[in-house]
Amino acid sequence: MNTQDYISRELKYGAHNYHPLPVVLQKGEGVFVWDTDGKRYFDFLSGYSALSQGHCHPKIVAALKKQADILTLTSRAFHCDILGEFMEKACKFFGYDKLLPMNTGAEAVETALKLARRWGYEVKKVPEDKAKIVVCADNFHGRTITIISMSTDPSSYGGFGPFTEGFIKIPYNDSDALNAVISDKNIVGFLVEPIQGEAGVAVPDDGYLKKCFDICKKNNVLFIADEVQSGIARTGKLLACDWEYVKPDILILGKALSGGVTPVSAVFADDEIMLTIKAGEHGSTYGGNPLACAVGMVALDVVAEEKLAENAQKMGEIFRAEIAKIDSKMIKQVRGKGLLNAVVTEPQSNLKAWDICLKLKENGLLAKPTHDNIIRFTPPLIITESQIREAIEIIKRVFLFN
Ligand code: IF1
Repeated sequence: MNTQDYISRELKYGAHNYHPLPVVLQKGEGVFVWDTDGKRYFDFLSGYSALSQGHCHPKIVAALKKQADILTLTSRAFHCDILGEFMEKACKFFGYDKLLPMNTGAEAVETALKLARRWGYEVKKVPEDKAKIVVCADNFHGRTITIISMSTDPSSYGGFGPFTEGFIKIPYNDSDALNAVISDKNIVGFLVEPIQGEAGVAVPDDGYLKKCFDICKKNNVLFIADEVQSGIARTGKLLACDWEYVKPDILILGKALSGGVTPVSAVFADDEIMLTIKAGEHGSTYGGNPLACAVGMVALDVVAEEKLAENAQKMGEIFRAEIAKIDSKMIKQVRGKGLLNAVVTEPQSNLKAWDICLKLKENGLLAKPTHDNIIRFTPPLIITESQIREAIEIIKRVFLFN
């Protein structure tokens, strides 16, 4: 089978809900992936930040294999020996009383919304069915009906109504806008991405998160951070909120919590919030399964042992400095934090972000466009200095010779 055969088969039998770059991957190791012709690429998407620890990290894969031979699923109808161990480790790692394990990021976001509403009714004493949650324009929190009800992007919500009620949408990076709505006593939470990924790596002004956090505190509103993409060392700190010494009341993690091996997500909160959900009121068949626990623990070990936050910080500085030096009319801006970066291209340039990504692919680097003129560059956090310099050379070549 050649590349086109693989692609045609996917198109024939799979829903057409994606438009991938025309590359068929077969193998991954560290920062690299290989296609079916054996060609090697730098992976600068890293499974949308899930592969922060790199492809097939030997320690994580070993933990998966070991647990796979012992016990893979109990469901939460029974206890299992490894669940408490994972929970204790993750709670201590991120500094919360408790966590609620789920699988995907979207499920964790849904869980956080339910927790905030429940806390609103039980603790804040909001009248029944009146709870509101403030969200930001251009957010991306996942694909469920409730989550797309929060979206301002027609390609996410268009044609999928009717939508879930109870959301107030305000502009991102605008704490005054939060201040303007917050006096509504039925508001229970403010949900925010510390850096907006899908919006094109939109980095808010310094102090934005802290200002919003303070507004929430003053008004008895929960500050809920969606760190599914920005969390777990991606931006050069364990959490992107750490940049402003903000500790979210509810923290949402996913993706890199498993190093890209199996879906693992979790919501963290202290007892006052977490204990408002009682037995039988929320859950998931696979949430907190033994395989996920085994993988999750080692995924966090790797983050600490390999100092991924420090490395992301250092490599990110090099990346942005070097890209900023490229003298190309096609580049408008490079922005980001740690290894969550994007290059904004000039809208008038004859190559769209998609075309540039095709050229990058030809030259051995995989990255994904968002919108017409933004390319995200989010390599695994294990990338070394020589590797990132080699990757930068590829990017330079594409921008200078096209
Ligand atoms: C897709 C983007 C990334 C997320 C945040 C929750 C979720 C995501 C901040 C849901 C998921 C993914 C999903 C992927 C595209 C992607 C993405 F480009 F859309 F924005 F990563 F940058 N919160 N993001 O970024 O997590 O349920 O997928 O596990 O195609 O939907 P999930």
